[in-house]
Amino acid sequence: MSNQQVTLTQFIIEQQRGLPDASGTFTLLLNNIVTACKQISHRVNCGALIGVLGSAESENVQGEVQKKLDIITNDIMVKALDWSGSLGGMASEEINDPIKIPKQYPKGKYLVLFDPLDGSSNIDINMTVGTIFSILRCREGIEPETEDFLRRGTEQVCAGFVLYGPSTMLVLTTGNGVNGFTLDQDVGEFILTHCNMKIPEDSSEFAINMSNQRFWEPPVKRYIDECVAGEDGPRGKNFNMRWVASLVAEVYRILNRGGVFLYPHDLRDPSKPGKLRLMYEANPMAFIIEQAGGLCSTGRERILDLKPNSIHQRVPLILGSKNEVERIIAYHQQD
Ligand code: FBP
Repeated sequence: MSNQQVTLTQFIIEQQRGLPDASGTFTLLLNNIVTACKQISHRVNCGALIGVLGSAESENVQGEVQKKLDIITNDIMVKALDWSGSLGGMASEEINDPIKIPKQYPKGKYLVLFDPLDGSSNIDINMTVGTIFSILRCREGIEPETEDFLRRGTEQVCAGFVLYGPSTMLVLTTGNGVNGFTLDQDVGEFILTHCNMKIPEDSSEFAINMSNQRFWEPPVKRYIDECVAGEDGPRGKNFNMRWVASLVAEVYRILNRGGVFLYPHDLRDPSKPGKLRLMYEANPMAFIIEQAGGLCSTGRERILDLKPNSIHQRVPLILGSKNEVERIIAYHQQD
């Protein structure tokens, strides 16, 4: 590590210096989230060597068969955060109700919602997975109820995700742009490597699970058909397609080279307007995408303006390069 390199801790402390009411609690909270992700990075990296691959033969609140690592990473997050005195409570993709802070620990002024292992269908095939988190303020001294978590994405004070891929990376926003940090495994420090990430407004790359095509609404069918039609079609240019089945990897690609990601409204089951969850997948990614100059919508509404109605609420998710998302929204308005 050269002495020019800026560590995450230094970066956050310098950002906090500008805030009159900064008490260090936020820096402590973020530091504990990062410590948990370093532990997760190690587990994911060791994989079969430590017997953590495969299913856990149990289901989470979403009715999904849990991977062993879904449970292990959830426990790592909870244990790294519950003692710190910075949290009033937590919520996780893997746990039905809000997670209370044990009585022996002081409560704090923040709430954290997280997806401990995003893209878990990829874990056994050694593909990129990640951890996604969203931080909200909490009224101090209260025992937060579910209602206290159901806040619009516009109220987030911080959002981030960690990628466990060829390198382990953290992507973060506190509302002043988006920055990327790479984990120096030798030193164990996240180093600032991607400053002020910006998404190109135009793109020729889309990501969608094509196997769901028969369940899409007409506006999405029209958009994808036009992309696939290429330069002979109404768009007059060729498009490329990607699908990693890992939201963190899709968003990181879009932050680096643009593109549009769609997990749209699905006519299969009206009770499930989409697959992805608002509170710990769509909202944190929307905050990051918008801070990097992109857009994030259901096709009809801005994700960050949605009033949540449950911790595990699912929503249609369309995000990425501004001009492509605007076109998809326009197709919904014309429908
Ligand atoms: P979880 O793994 O946290 O449940 O996340 C859902 C997810 O894996 C996203 O990361 C990804 O974008 C999507 O589901 C993939 O869906 P599909 O299996 O339909 O391709």
